[in-house]
This record gives sequence, structure tokens and C-alpha cells, in this order.
Amino acid sequence: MQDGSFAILPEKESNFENKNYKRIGALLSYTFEKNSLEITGENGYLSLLFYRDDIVRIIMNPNTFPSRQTSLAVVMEPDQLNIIITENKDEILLKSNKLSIKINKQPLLLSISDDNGRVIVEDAPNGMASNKQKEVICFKKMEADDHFYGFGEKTSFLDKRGEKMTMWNTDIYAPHNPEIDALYQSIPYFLTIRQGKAHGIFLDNTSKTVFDMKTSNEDYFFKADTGQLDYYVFAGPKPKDVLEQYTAITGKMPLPPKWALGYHQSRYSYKNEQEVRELVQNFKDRDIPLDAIYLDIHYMDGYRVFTFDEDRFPNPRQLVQDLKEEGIHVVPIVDPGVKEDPEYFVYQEGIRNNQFCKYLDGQVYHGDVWPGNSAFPDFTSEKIRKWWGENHNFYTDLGIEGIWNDMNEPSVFNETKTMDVKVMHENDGDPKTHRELHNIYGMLMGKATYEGLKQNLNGNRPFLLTRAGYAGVQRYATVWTGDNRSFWEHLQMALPMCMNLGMSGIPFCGPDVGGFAHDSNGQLLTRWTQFGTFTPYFRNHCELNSVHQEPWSFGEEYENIIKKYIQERYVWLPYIYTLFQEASILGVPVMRPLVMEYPNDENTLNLSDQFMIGSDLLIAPILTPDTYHRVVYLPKGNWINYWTNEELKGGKHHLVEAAIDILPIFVKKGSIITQGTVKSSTEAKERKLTVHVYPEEEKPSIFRYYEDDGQSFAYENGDYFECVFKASLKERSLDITVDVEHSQYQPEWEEIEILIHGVDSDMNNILNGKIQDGIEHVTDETTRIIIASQNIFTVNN
Ligand code: MIG
Repeated sequence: MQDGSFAILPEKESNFENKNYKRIGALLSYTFEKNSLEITGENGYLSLLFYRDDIVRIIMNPNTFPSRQTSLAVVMEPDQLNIIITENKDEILLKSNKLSIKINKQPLLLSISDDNGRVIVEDAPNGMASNKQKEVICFKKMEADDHFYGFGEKTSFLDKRGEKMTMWNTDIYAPHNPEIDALYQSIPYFLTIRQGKAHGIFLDNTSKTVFDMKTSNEDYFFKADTGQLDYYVFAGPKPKDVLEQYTAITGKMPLPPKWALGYHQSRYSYKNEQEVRELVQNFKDRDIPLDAIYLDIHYMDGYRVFTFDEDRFPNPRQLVQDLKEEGIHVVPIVDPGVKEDPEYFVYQEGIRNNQFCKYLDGQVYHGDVWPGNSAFPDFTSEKIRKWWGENHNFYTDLGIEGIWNDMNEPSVFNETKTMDVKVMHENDGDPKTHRELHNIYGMLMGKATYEGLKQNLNGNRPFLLTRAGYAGVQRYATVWTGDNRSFWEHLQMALPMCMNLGMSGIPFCGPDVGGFAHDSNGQLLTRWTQFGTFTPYFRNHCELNSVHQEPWSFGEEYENIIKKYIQERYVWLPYIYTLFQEASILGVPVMRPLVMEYPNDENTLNLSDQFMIGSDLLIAPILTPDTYHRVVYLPKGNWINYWTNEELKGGKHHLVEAAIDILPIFVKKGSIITQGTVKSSTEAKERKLTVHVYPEEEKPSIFRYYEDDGQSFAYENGDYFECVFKASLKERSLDITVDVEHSQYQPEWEEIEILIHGVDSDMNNILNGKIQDGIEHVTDETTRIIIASQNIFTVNN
């Protein structure tokens, strides 16, 4: 029925009147205390609560005084702040050091400005409203030049102006196309760019939510199916500030183990031990680096989680150990559905201890998934999360350090694709329906799993991959974008999807390289792997019925190029790892849209087919078949073609060449990047750090380099290495300094090679204040300086 014209009957039009919304009305009374204001309105109650000078939380509850309870997305408590309040006949004014809120009394409407008096978030005439169906909604004014980013995992282009998006974690196998608006993740958060400045809004509501940036040009709205209208406003003003503010509320990604950043190989499924061993042998024989292999659902005994099938995998301990010796980790899949089988210990435990989701009358909910009829752990209870987490010692005892969570929307094989929304969750003593908590279920499975792994791994960093999530999921898991297809269109879509995940506080993400469903081919896999070299998460994965897409599957010509780009990943790791560390502290993404770095440049606002890694590296992959040229936009400044050292002027578009073995990469002139060497896996020793310097007259270059052991949490106690590389070019003299700022961890490399690009050989090169001997001119335009690593620590003196 949905496919016919029935879907567009006149009565189906949804607007303010049809939905019987009631505006909050006039302010009746209020009370103020230190950092918060409580307002009683005609048709609802309102709280304004400052968390920091630059973060305010606003809660509207139609029925009672707002609860200050948050979802488990929120990790921050409000700071002690002094907010100034003033009042006149028509308005109340609240002021922190960074934000001021004007509260109009009749009707009750809010207008929020930053410390420069710039209005950032302002209620539209409909303001806040609710209806009898328990919906809560909020309308905000939209400016002609507002552009919207974030919203987690969404299809289509980068800028979400003109889109209406639903948040309801859904397992969509097909199709992923521009009109599918609810996928596996729900991140009810967005960042607005308005005239080059940024601000953000996070709606903390775990039921179904909708963001409409499409229907009207004067205003946009966000609404929730049920619960409070509970949102946070972030002041900006730079895009990176908004990310820092949002992740102050929802938390930051912990530093992943280095092996999680290497190349990963997966297939649904490598079905038995022999197949896995042959796969590893193939990588060895062909000298292709590899850090992890995934075990999809076939490893289990009848799809029972926490088991291995004895025929297919007779000795998982040996397998895991042998692979570890080769520097390869094994990552098994774990789904939430627990098979209904009275002779299966997990099902027994769950039933005996009341750990599965139940209806109000106590009946356990069962749904059909891979193992057949199954029950679902109630991850909203801390006790139950602990049980689930501890069960993972089954894997960690075998030497496993990474887990893959799938189907955790939760996905159920039925009409609604998920659990009955009437099922209850314990929610640590505050029981709620699945309708109210649906969107956070998958993330809480992640929390249970990550915390369980961490406890079992004796100080090693766990790795968790998840399909479903909610705001804050970055604290526990890496996100992959689910069941894409081996289409060029899906390669194209992966760029804005990952950029917007990054803008949503999730730096560690990536698509299935090569495409999951449908058949890949040599050219597509080659171009996709080139892109994968720079996606934060780099895994090749495909489905049961599709052709094999391991790096060698399409002949030698493609294999060689694919191999080269997997190797490049390892070469770039010392740069990427530093960016991961930055992301773990500041919340900014590793892979970012150009608009994050150049928000005033209108060419970047919806630029969806190129991206940046950090602030200085621009990647412009080839995204269409039989294509050996493309247009690249370079923002203002000068840029260097990484492969040819050719210099290009920014502030304009260029046509660049890209033969099948070329991924176009551009380095900003005036920057410094660090690289390592080709390795078989991240376990192998890094012998040399290469520092590429691209000096720019009168513009000092600077790069803060970070390194640690890549596997433990010792960095939290200061066991890390940090140094700052600087270069300044003035009057035929290039001055380079290496300042070690922290060296409680000693890097493995034996030497640093400094490669200076684009200055002629008769230039004076000065290293840490001394004219350096032993300078070698590699070409007329590139100079090499080698420093033994023991001198790094003394070179300052
Ligand atoms: O409905 O475990 O997205 O990556 O290979 C299929 C089998 C279930 C969906 C995941 C996919 C995985 C597959 N899973």
C-alpha cells in the first residue's frame, strides 16, 4: 500500500494544525537559582540550565516540572557558574560569559545569542509545543544562509539543508539511497554554519525524533515522539569549538589500539579455520599488510553467541594465538539475540536472572533473528550490562581483543524490523517502554561490551565495532555504515556519510570497502581502497553471495595497486595516529569536510566529494568508473601535489590527473606531515620517522607529533612521546626545530629523516639553531637531513 498513490492522500498532509499542537503559551511565573531558571507556562514547563558558559540545556515538559535526568548519552554535570539575570516588563535576560538568552514572556519564546551579540538560536513564532499524542516539538528560525551538518549516519550530500530526517535505529539492507532517512545510528545532533560561524544543537531524546530542515524556508523544527523536549545549545563560534562542546556533553572517543587502525579483512563469512589460515597465508605470500580478520556469524554453534562451532573451528585458541604471532587480530561478531534453547547456558542464565527484555506482565519478549526464536538482554540495566560484559571473558580468554556488534538496533525479522515497542526496559529503576528507549539500545550493548572487554584485557585497549548507536557511542565503539553495495554511487555516498559522522562526534568510522552487497569489480575495489587508505576505519567486507573481493580477487594489475594503497595506510599511520589522539582530546574528527577548516569559503559548504585528514591534507578520490581526471577545489593558500611536488594555487578549481594507480592528495604549503614505513602489520617495529616539510615564505609551519605504545592505557599516566616540529623560511634560510615536549615513552624508531620539499639546494638549512652538516640534496627541490633518534633527545641543547 505504501508504494501506491495512497501514500500521498490529501488527509496525510502533516502540519501544525492537523497535528493539534498546542504552543506553550504565556509565561505565568518563574524561579531563578544560580545557573538555572524554572518557568511555568500556560501549556507546559520550561527549565534553562547552564552547563558551561558556552553550553546551555533547555528542557520543556508539557505536563510537569522538567526532570533533570539525562539519557546515558550525557557524561557531564553542570559546572558551578554565575549567571546574571535581569528583567523588564516584556523579557527576562540570562547571561553567562559566552551566551545570553532573551526570554519573551508573552508568548514564551527564546532567543539565544553569543558573546558578540550574534543571534544563533531563536524560536520561530510556533516556538515550543506539544500534543495529546505526547509529541513535543520546537520550531527555530532559519536564516537564508544556514547550512546544516552532523545528524550522524545519513545518506545524500554533506549539507543537510533541504532534508527531513528521522532518527529511529533501523536495519536497512536495501536500499541505501537519498530518501532512506533512518539507518542504524541515531545521533540527534547538528551543527549549523551561519555566515562562517558555527553553533550546535543536541536533542537528548531516545525515542523517535525528526529534524525538518526542508519544509519551510523561514524555520526548521525538531520533534520527539514522546518524552521531554530536552536539548543543548552549543555556542561555537568555530566548527571545532562546537565539536569540543558537544563531546564535553556526550564524551570523547578513547584512543583505540593501533592495530584497529591497520587494514582489516572481512567476509560474511570466512567459514572455517582452514579458510582463515589460507587467507592469512595469501596475505603473507603476497606481502600485503594485514592487522585483523573478522569472523562473521558462521563461527558460532547454531548462531549461539559465546560459542564456537566445533567442526568449523575446532581450536579457536590455537588459531587466535597463531595469528597473533603473525601480527593479526581475530574479531568475532556478537549479536544481541540469544537463542531460545533451554540447554544453552546464556539463555538459561538470562531467563533465571531476569536479564531479558519483558512485557509489563512479565512475559519475556522473543523475536526471530539468525539463531531463530531469541530473547534480548536488557542493556538498560547496569547489572545486566555487567553480566553481558563479563560473558566476554569467553573471548578474551582465547586471546581475542576485539568484538563486532551487529543487529543491535535491535534488528528483528518482522514487519517493524525491530522489537515490539510495548516491551519494557528496566532502565535502572526507571522503567520505560522500548518506544521510549529504542534508539539507545545498541549503544548500551556497546557500553556493556566495551566495559566488559576492558575489564578482561589486563590493561590492553579493547576494540569494538558497532552498527547501531546513539549520541555518545564514540565512547565505546567504532562505527561502520552497514550494508552498502558495490556501487560507485555508494562509494560516492560514503564520503559525506563519514564526514557527517565525524561532525557528529564519531571520529572513528568507515564504510565496507569494496561494498557489502552486490558484486564488486577490480576498478571499483581499487578506487574504494584508495579512499579507504584515509578513512579512519579501513575494512574490506562483503556478503555471502557476492564475488570474493580480497585484494587479489581481480587480477594482478589491480592487486598491485590495491597493495600499494594498503601499504600507504601504514606509511601514513604516524600522521593518522596523531590525529586520533587529537580527536580523543578535542572531539574533532580525523576525516573532516573542508567546511570545518574553511567555514567562510562558500565553495566548501556542500563539498561532498573531497575531504581533509587533519588541517593540512586534502584528499580527492576518484568516484566514477573509467575516470582518470577530476576537478579538485583547493581553498585559499598554496597546495602541493603530494605525488609530483607540483605547486598549485588555491582559491580555485583545478583539473587533475588520476591514472588508475593515483589517488589525488594535496598538502597545504606551509605544513609539516609525519610518515612511517611499510610494514606487514602495526605489530612490526617502526624503524624510521619521516618528517615532510613544505615550507612557505613568511608562514611558519608547525606540527605537534604524538606517539605512545599503541596498545595499553599507560599513556593516561603520562607514558607518551610528544614533540613539536617547526619550520620557518626567511631570506634563503630555512630554520627547523624539533622540540621534545614529553618523552616518558621512547619511540621505537632509530632515526628521523627530514625531507624538505620545494626549496633549492643552495638554501641554508639550520636545524635547532645550528647549521646542519650532512645535508643531502635528493633532487634540486628536495633536501634530506637525517638525525639519529638518540640525538632527538639532545638536539635541543
Ligand atoms: O542481516 O552477520 O551489516 O556486515 O556481514 C545480515 C551477517 C547480518 C549484517 C551486517 C553485515 C554482516 C551480516 N549482518
